[in-house]
Amino acid sequence: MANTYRNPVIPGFNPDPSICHVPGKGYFLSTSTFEYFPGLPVYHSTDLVNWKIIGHAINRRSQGVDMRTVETSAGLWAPTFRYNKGRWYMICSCFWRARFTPPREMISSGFYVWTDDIFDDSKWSDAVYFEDVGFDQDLLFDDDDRVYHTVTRYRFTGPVSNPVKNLESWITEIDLATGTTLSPPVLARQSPLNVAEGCHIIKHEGMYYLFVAEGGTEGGHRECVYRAAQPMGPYLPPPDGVNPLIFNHGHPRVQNTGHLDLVAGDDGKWVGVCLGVRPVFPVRRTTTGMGGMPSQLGRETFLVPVEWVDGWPVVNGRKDIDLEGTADFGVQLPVETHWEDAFDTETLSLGWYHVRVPLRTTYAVSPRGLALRGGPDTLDVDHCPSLLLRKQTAFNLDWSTEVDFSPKFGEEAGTVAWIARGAYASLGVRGTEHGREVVFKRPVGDADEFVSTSSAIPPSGPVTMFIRARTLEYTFSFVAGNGAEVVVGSVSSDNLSPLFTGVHIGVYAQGYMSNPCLENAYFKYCKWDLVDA
Ligand code: 6LW
Repeated sequence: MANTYRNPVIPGFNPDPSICHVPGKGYFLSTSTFEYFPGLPVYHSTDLVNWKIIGHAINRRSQGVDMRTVETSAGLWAPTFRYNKGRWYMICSCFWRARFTPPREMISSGFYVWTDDIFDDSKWSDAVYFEDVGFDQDLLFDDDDRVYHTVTRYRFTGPVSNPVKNLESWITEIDLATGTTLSPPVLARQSPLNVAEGCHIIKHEGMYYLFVAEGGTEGGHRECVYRAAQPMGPYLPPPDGVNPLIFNHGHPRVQNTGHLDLVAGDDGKWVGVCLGVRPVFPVRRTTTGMGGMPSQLGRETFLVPVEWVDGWPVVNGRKDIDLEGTADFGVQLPVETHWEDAFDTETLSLGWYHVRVPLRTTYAVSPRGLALRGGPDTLDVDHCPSLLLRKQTAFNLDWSTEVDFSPKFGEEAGTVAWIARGAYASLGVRGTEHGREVVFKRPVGDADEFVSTSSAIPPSGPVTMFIRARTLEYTFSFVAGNGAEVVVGSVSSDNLSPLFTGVHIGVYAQGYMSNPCLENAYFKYCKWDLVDA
């Protein structure tokens, strides 16, 4: 029976979704996490429309994926999630540098991790590295046990005097156990749009299908399919009218759709997941000047029905993807309008993220709530500040937290709406010469330009902090002691503009002049209520 369901099915910063299905166990999905840790979430669903996070494939430093100093918007890009013969594989690449900052070099690696027990995070293996570098890594496990690896990378084509920068995808056969390349690379796809990335090869009824995201992840993003009789191609185009499979160009509610992955379920029915953006602004400025996403929530995960007609896939009945879909999936639960963490669990609950991989654990769940110890890294360095973040999943929500902190001079702890160093707005309790103040800091204009204002507060006692996120702006306020609520200011969502990621909201603590705080900041709770959900 066809039901209607809300899209995105996984809201907030969740780009480049990849999906696998395990008979009797349901569907498993992962998305890119870039510089955030733990990395590569595992979402689980039995009905495709209700998803729950159950863990992360990259969850300890000893796995050998070094994200300690990755650039903003580098890190873990575009996983492929596969299940083969009782084992789950998470295939990904880690960028240390992705050309966003001078000297604009690209340094990446490709790897996979595996597990036989998806419900226990500690069972994910260490990384097995591929020889082939690049990004948007895919593995095809063929029926004869041979394994094919697809990867995207840059190449300059055309005359030397007038080179054209192409993002192309290449296939090799590899030895799975060691990641070693066994065959020369074969070009899988070069697009006249100069970008052919996010490839997945799927075998269906004896034929190999290459799914390719073309046109770049912005407004020209689309998904195309090609077919071959052999895993390494040649991949030939479909009859007219099949491509693009998805292209929401200029749609008022959902744009940038592409980066499709698809799978057959228990009932043999096919389903696809792709990224899409709910646009707020037609064009976004970014702190890196790279042309960012038109929404502060970044790229989200959308679900689409897939059918096969005359040997070719038809996605979403060839209709544009919208905020509501109709398909033969399960019944979707209503949106949870209230979320709260009272930090009364034994360990920190799932869904909190660090920036990069902390060298030391700077938090603990304590009887006074979340104990956060400010380290020497402030929010203004590309390293590992004491910062715990939640993905913002709706445009309009009221966030609050209560912080108890007795800072020494210059030390600070509070709440933050975060994109990156140089693009965040914070409200913190800071130590002064005579006591404490609340300082509000917001970005203006280009990267690393901020303005701050401060307000006097009593020398001790908890401070309740509020962020009211609305589609166009975020408003910050606080209540200290018996005082009234003080609204300190707001920041335009245009100034919290992601390049590849999306806004997180969270809590932080930071030392002063490269010294750590000697006292913890205590956060009694964090919570939000969606507004007009
Ligand atoms: C992803 C690639 C892309 O790896 O963005 O432009 C990258 N498209 O497919 C990061 O999400």
